[in-house]
Order: sequence, then C-alpha cells, then structure tokens
Amino acid sequence: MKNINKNNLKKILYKMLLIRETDLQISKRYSENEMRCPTHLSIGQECVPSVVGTFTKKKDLCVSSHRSHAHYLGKGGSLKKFISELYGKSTGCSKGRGGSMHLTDPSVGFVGSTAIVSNSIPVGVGLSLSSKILGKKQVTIIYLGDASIEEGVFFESLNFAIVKKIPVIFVCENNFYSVYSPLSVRQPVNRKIYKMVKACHIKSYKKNGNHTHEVISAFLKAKNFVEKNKKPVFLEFQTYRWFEHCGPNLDDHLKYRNPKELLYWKKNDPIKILENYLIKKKWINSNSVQNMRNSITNKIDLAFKYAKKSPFPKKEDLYKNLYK
Ligand SMILES: Cc1ncc(C[n+]2csc(CCOP(=O)(O)OP(=O)(O)O)c2C)c(N)n1
Ligand SMILES: [Mg+2]
Repeated sequence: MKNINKNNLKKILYKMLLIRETDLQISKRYSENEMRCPTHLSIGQECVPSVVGTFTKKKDLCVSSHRSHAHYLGKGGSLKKFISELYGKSTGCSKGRGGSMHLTDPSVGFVGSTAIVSNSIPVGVGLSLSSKILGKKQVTIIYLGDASIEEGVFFESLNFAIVKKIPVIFVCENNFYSVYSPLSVRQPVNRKIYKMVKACHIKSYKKNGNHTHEVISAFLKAKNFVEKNKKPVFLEFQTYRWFEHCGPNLDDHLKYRNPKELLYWKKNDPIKILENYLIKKKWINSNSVQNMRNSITNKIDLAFKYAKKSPFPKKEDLYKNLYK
C-alpha cells in the first residue's frame, strides 16, 4: 500500500510518542494537585488515534468521549491549550471550564469530547449529516469505547447513519473493560462486537489496534469507501490501557485484570512495534528516535510552563462567550 511509506510511518511514530510522553508527564505531575480535573490516560492506546490523525485532513471532523487525550493530540489539537485546560486556565481549549474530558480544537476539526458515555455518537452523526446536506467533502470520525455500544443511543445513531447513508467512520477502541468490568460480565460471552454491528447492515471489521500497518490499511479502506459511497463504516480496534481507568496511577493491585493479559499487551507496545519496524528498515536509528523524543519532551515541558503561568478565568467572565 503506497501510503505505508517512510514519511507517514515517521509521522505516526511522532504522534504516538507525543501522546505517550504527554500522558506520562500528566501522570508524573498530577500529585502536585494543580490539575484538578479527572484524567483518563491513553497510555498503551496510542496507535489508532495517531493513524487516524495522520490520514485525515483538518477539515475532517472528529468527536470523542472521556478518554480523549490521544484523539485530540492525534488530530493535531494544540498541546499548550490542552495542558492549560487541565490546569483550569483561561488559555485552555475550553477556556478552563471543561477539563480533560471536554477538549476541543475546531481549527483542526476536533469538534469535541464529552464525559457522558456515548453522548457524542449522535452528535457526530448529526455533524456528518450536515456535511452531507451542505455537500462538503469531509468525513466524520466518531471514537467510542467497547462500553459505548451498550447504550441504546449507539444503535439509534448507527441505524440512522446506515439508513440515511451518512459518511461517518465509527472507530471503536475495544480495550475489553468498562472501568473494572470486563466484557464477559457485560455482553454475551463470545459475541463479537464487529459481528453484532455487521448484523445491522453496515461494513464492519475487527483489527489489531496496536499494529500500525493493520490500522492504516483498515482505516484507509474505510475512508475510501465512505468518501466514495457516502455510507458509514464501523471499525473495531482491539487495544489495551496500561494505567488505571481514571487517574494517574497503575491499578494492578486491584486484581480485576489478569496480570498475564497486561503483560501480553505491554509486549505488544504499539510504539515498540513501529519503532522496531522502522529500525529494521533502516528508516530511523536509535539516535534519531532519541532526538525525536527529546524534541517532544521539550515541547511538552514548554506547554506545562505556559499552562502554569497562565491566569485562571475571571469570575466576571464566567458567563461570557459560553457558546462561541
Ligand atoms: C452514560 C454514562 N454511564 C456511565 C458513566 C461512567 N463511566 C465513565 S467511563 C465509563 C467506562 C466506559 O468504557 P468504554 O466505553 O469501554 O471506554 P474506556 O474507558 O474503556 O476507554 C463509565 C461506565 C458515564 N460517564 N456515562
Ligand atoms: Mg473500554
């Protein structure tokens, strides 16, 4: 596939490292008690948003849910505005009023993320319907988790998108858990998400969400199909979060996950898989990766400094520009 080339793969590696290092810094600095919003880290799940961000244009739209750091950064959302938002500062992407679960950067098509599981799904379908009515050449990406498909609104939105032929790509990141509940206590054992969705009469595929090549080829096929046929596609990507559901720590001591499972997914670290491939191809070497990492950590450090020294929103501005 011609899109799987050195330049694109390096861009994807850069995005993955940016997401990983940003979330690691959030985890490290969270105990300083200056970030006062809950955070849902994406460490371990960097591949899908990096590929999606690399192969969508700014004009393509995107909505997401509570675990949205990677989706926002992958799409090219401003790092400074993101970190400022976590600090509740007026320079934040939601002017310091939203926190980690309410990210937005319209300048790159990241319309928004919201905290209520599944509630951005109908919003995404509606955005895409409006693109269709206005004849705009853009697709909409709707990120959702494996628990999202357990909400009624998912089926209503999916059905509407199918019947009305709406150009939307549902990107489901199946990390097998909803907080501490595994799929086995929430859905019939052995029922496959992508197969259940396929039964609703939509193209639906399942891929390894930690393997860059698999994600690229599935995503590009889906995007081409959606653009050409103006019909939706559903993609299930299996992946795994390494940290606790919500917060900056690990939660292995709670024992709700089999340690072997975590170990398996850590061995399948999406960053290592891509890095090793690029090194084997001689398209990068360990020095160039280190340089990339250094420039990313400098950028992150500057964003934290900017956020810390930015002012809090003024009380008298509380109701100003709310709907801008
Ligand atoms: C309607 C609704 N129900 C419950 C919650 C509490 N809640 C927040 S995140 C979450 C788990 C969602 O799991 P999933 O969609 O698989 O995403 P993941 O956290 O695994 O990325 C739950 C139940 C919520 N925010 N909204
Ligand atoms: Mg999940």
